[in-house]
Amino acid sequence: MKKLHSYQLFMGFVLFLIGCQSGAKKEAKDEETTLTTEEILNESKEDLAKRMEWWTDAKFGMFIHWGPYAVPAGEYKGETVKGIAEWIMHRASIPVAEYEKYSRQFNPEKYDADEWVRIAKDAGMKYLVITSKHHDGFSLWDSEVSKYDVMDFSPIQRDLLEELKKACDKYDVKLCFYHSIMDWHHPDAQAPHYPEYNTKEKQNPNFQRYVDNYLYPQLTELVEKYDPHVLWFDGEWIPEWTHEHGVALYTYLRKLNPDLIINNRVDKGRQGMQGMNKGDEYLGDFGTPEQEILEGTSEFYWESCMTMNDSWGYKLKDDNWKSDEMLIHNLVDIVAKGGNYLLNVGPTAEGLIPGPSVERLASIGKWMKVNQEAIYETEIFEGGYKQGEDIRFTSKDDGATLYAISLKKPGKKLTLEGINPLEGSDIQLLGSNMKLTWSMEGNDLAISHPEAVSSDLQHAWTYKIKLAE
Ligand code: FHN
Repeated sequence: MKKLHSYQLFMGFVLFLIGCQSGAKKEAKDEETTLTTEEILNESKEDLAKRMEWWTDAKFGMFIHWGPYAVPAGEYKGETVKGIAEWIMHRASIPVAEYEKYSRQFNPEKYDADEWVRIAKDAGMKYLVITSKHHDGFSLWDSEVSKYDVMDFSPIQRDLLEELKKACDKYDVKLCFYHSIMDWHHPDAQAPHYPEYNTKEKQNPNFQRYVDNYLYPQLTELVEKYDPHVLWFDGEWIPEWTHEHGVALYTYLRKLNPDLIINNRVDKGRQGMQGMNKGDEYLGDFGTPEQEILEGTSEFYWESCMTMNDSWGYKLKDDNWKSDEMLIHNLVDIVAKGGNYLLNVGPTAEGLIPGPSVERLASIGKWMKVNQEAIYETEIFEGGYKQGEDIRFTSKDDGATLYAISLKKPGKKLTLEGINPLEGSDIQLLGSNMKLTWSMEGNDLAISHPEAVSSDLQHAWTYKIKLAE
């Protein structure tokens, strides 16, 4: 062991004292902020609402599915593998050792976190959820717990999540992490999880060792190193993962960071793709409808996650892109029903968000620049979230301000049933200086346009109305 000189010994002692002090401070801080299990499991509606406030105000986020699966991009042995590209390891029954070749090739040299976050922000997205680890088990950050990560396994040798955190902090976009409970790479976790195997005998006997020695330590380093605002769990459907696991993990994480928001896939309550919990004994701060939108409103928090084409991970031959208009209509419909919209991009192995995604996000951003006040920080309209199939309502100022959003281009007259504006108030079409006139026809509001609505306004048209008390 190297001989230390007296100066170095003195500095070492000073640093030791500082370390003890900060450790004591950390202890003290922990005592002040750590919640008890009782407090966590019996959180009041008011405290939950306070914790969820930024999230419910935000309405719109970016989902990012990215990892070694972007290398094959849905292609294997000259064939296009059916289904979502991030499942290629399972769908094509690729053995771990062979799949690792993709991880060895994962080298996104064109990755520019600043550009990604700017694209999200310009689209009007207030938060982004990136796959820290998907089912394939590959970690997108420099994990002390694993060698199967960007620093120790792939040629990129960059902490991709650290770079994203810096960009999110710069643009005030909230960084959030997706994390898969199911892990096809870790030897203690990757039991065969599918119907043909779904029997007690086939479950991995060492799954708890994976939970204790890998899953928890990785989640702890994610929370402590990157301070994510949301942990978005997935892969909870495997038989090894139990309700008891979900409760323990939820409480552990909330003790680590009391402000953390955690989705309902941490536990076992989710009812399939419909995404909401089947009972209130199951934990999770919000429901997670997937590729679908709730039929109506819900008393629980919820967020619809959707792809822009048909795959979460980048898929070379998937050109089935939803139109910008459909994506905007989804956003309007979801927000009117009181939900959040988590819209996915699947970046390429080079680190680029696909062009069709960038184009759609730019179009959504153009619409949001005009109409964002009808989206952010709005509430469900007490008079009902819609009229027919083509009009949605959102509300603000404790119901005093109504936004009527028409999903069809209005003609000379727009009739809103049962809407009673404040006498003498003006009604405004957002993005237009047109002087609208209005009158009551029985209980219905008739809004007249002196001229045709400008073609500059596209996809959905928002009327801002001051309501009578
Ligand atoms: O299996 C995953 C899938 O790859 C993707 O991550 C979606 C996104 O929510 N979740 C699971 C399917 O329900």
